[in-house]
Amino acid sequence: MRVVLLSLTVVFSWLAATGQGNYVAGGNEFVSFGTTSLSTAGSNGWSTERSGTPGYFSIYGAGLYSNATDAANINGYVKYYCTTAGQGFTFPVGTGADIRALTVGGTIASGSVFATAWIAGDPSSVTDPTDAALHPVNSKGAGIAAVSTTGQWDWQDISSNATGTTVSVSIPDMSSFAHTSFLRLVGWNGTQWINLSATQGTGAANGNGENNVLTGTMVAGITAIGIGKAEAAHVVTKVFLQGAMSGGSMTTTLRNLNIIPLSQPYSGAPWNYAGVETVASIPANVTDWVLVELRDAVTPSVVYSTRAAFVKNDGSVVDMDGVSPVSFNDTVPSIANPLVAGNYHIVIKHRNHLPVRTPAAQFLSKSSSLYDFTAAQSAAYQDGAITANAAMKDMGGSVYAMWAGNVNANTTVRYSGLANDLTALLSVLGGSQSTILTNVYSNADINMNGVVRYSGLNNDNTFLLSVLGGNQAAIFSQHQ
Ligand SMILES: [Ca+2]
Ligand SMILES: [Ca+2]
Ligand SMILES: [Ca+2]
Ligand SMILES: [Ca+2]
Repeated sequence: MRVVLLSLTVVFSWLAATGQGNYVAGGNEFVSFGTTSLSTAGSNGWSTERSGTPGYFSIYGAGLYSNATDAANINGYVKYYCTTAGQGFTFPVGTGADIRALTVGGTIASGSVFATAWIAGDPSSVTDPTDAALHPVNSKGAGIAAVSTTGQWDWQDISSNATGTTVSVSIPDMSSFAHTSFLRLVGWNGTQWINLSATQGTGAANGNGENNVLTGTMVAGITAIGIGKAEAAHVVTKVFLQGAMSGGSMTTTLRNLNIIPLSQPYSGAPWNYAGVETVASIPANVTDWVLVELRDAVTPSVVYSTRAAFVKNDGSVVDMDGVSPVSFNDTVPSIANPLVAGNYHIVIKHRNHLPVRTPAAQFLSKSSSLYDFTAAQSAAYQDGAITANAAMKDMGGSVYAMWAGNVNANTTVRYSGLANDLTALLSVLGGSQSTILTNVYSNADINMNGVVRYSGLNNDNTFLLSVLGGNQAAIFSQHQ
């Protein structure tokens, strides 16, 4: 390669003499040591050969380009010679009409030589010139759900020491591609697009709009940089509700009576869940609606996101189609806070049962394994400060269920005293012990048979007392 070291004055005079505008032909390189204003290009703009042997506008040491804009950027390749460790640099690359700047920095090593160009178009069908290869967007590494077809940055680690260098790119409008928290910088490693951003966390991008910044850390062997989307967290779990238990599974009486609401029932206090989950009909074998919360892996009192879901008679908790894992993807219409794959605590709530949560955070991705609350008491977090009750009801036969009887949806099940559930049951009946409400979807229907009654056959009062082992003074508390 012919390297031409010239001052800018000489470059400009040469350019003028050639009559080609600010263009660097293939195999050529123009190196600047100072500040170059891109606003001085005139009508011909700034461009280089874009082939397997490109031309380069190059900066050595502390030089830089100023006044880069959508109208003034380098349509082609820019190279940077780093002469001082930690000396960052912004490559003002783009199409000539749209800047897609790339910045290196962080632990960048002295002696690093990097070059890049913005290559608009689908990497699956637009060749990376210096790789002379396509980089199909459906070849994705761990944790990456999708790669944008908007374009890529050809990345040349000429000095082979880019590992650890921070790379930030100015992205096109990605609002229809991914939620901000899902954006990931990805690099082509010769085989697939791998994640370069932090695996956990949501801070890779500061937005998903035009010229927001997406950041990652370079690894060895990357020959192109793209815009990726992280996998979402999905929940695959099983819980049982004590009030609906019948043998080793749950009843579907409420569904059979056609009284389960078609929209999620947790919009009111104390849940105040604003999700818009709605179905045209209740899927087969559904027992009731539940709420699924994902919480911080270290501080489980911190709730990140909530979904309404169905629990079926075999305990499986499913999304609106009655089959799929509960998705926290940004494509879910009802979701306020989509969540990328990662480690979370799972909490399951039900409108008249005590909630349960995981004792340890679980890794949740698009291929989460089953977390089964029904198979062991230890599957639910046990609060050692609560001695009156374990976190779940032992149904016998190694089957465990969420405690029933929480008519007033607070944190305890109790038959007497402050804020007790028997009073709440009577309140639903207008204070009348002889009133019977039939075909109702009510939190006072403790045994989930579609009937609310205080006395007589299969009444909810007796069921409440049985939950407490017949002890009218017992107070059972949620373990959270
Ligand atoms: Ca632009
Ligand atoms: Ca390349
Ligand atoms: Ca209660
Ligand atoms: Ca009942």
